[in-house]
Amino acid sequence: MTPFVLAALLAAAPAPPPPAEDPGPMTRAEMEATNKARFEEMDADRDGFLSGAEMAAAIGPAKVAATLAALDADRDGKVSAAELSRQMLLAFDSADADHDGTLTLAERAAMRRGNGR
Ligand SMILES: [Ca+2]
Ligand SMILES: [Ca+2]
Repeated sequence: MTPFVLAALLAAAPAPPPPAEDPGPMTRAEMEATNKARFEEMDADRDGFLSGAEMAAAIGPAKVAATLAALDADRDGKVSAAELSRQMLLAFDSADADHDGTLTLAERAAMRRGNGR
């Protein structure tokens, strides 16, 4: 498990404007929806896999090898939606310090710092 890589993927998403107030905890369902949208954004040719080139375009070539090492469970050189989703949910659960099924702002911040547990 490499939270750093997942944090890099999340950080590569266009930064939303700072919320005026705490939007409240993020649920697993919300995180899955975010992941799915992010995956579709990165999957430029819409074949259902993130190729090395697609990841390079999204997060920079330097991070591709580490991202593949972290996410590409079947080692086919591409990341499927299922592979991304599984790892993101593992990251979610490891960041969910109080195991209530939601991530508070503080828990999400810890996950982005890469020490979410
Ligand atoms: Ca693709
Ligand atoms: Ca794969």
